[in-house]
Amino acid sequence: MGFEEMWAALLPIGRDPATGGYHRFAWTPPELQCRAWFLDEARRRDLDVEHDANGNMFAWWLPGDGSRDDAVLTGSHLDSVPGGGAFDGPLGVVSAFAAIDCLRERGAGLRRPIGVAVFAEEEGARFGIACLGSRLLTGAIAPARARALTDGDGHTFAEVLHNAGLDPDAIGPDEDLLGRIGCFVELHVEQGRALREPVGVASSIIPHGRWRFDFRGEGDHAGTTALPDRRDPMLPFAGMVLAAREAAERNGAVATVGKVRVVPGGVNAIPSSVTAWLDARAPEDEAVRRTVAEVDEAARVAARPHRVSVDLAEESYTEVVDFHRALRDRIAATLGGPPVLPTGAGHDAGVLSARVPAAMLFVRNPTGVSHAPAESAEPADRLAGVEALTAVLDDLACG
Ligand code: HGY
Ligand code: MN
Ligand code: MN
Repeated sequence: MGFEEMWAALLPIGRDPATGGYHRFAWTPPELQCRAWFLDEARRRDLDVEHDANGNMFAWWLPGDGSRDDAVLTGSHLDSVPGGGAFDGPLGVVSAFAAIDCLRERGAGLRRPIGVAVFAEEEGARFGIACLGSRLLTGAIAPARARALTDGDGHTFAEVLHNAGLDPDAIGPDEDLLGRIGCFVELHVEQGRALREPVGVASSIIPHGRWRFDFRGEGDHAGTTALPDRRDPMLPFAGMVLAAREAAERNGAVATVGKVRVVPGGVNAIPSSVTAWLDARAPEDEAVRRTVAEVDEAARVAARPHRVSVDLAEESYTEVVDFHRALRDRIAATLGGPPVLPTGAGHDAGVLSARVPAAMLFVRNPTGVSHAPAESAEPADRLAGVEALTAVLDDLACG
């Protein structure tokens, strides 16, 4: 199956016909369908499939001597944010299979294994921690903490892994697998408007993190509770959202509150609690920290007159990632000097870069929109991405 056929096969899975957005949350039916698609494509190419203990999948093209060492790994993820676009993740996986097909059609002589990875729960849309699969693989999150993570229905990651046939007690860093990876090159749709050419190379990922705010007040009747008697957590929550925007502007950061949970969530009930998540990012670590601290302070000031408590928890934080310079330069040379640009989006390549040389290729996104249905990449640019990835894999693993 060529690129467009693979793309067409994936396209309808988990897509909301009303909005065009995707709902492919880790180990839910649409994502399981995507996993099945991946295994089919791997089998179709006689690739050697490996499942690690963390729910990540790998399909290996091994050289004639069967060596598994010093592999060139590519691939990405198949899960999505709620209402996400079609390209974030899948473009990297489909392009990886298409690049292997190109190399085989050219009769390329494989010197090192080439692997196609699908990392689990990259968006953190179900269990709240982005890049959960690659963080577990690299030891960036404690297995006990991961096991206890819960989804919106209260299912723990451990339960979900068990139901998927995995052993929750086996999750964690995999030194054997990491030891076999010589480098990781992830192709990804660009999430922004900076790339003016079909393909670019990533220089860095800016610092970013997620914080949970818990506002606790007192549930009561919307109609019979006088204003002075209320302890309404919705009010300091509202203050916090507005403060996030102001703090971001002050600190040259970006801050987003995209997810909020109101309990009990009745039209005619004053909430007893409001939980909201802050996503904050900035070119410098200090600016992120300052932004979050200012939002926290503003939330507490806003809560006081309403006798509402505020608890803040850092759920994940990723320091700046400067991709491996020699690998990045070698890829840029292979591609004839493409644009090199930073990104404000987190990626498995960023997590892997703590343990193996990692790099990223970006494919132009004419809308610049991501994490929304308008995310896009033109057919010609998708093919340019495959050609670029093919050239990079050829240089790194063949000849
Ligand atoms: O949130 C991010 O930056 C990435 O898309 N997971
Ligand atoms: Mn994403
Ligand atoms: Mn992604």
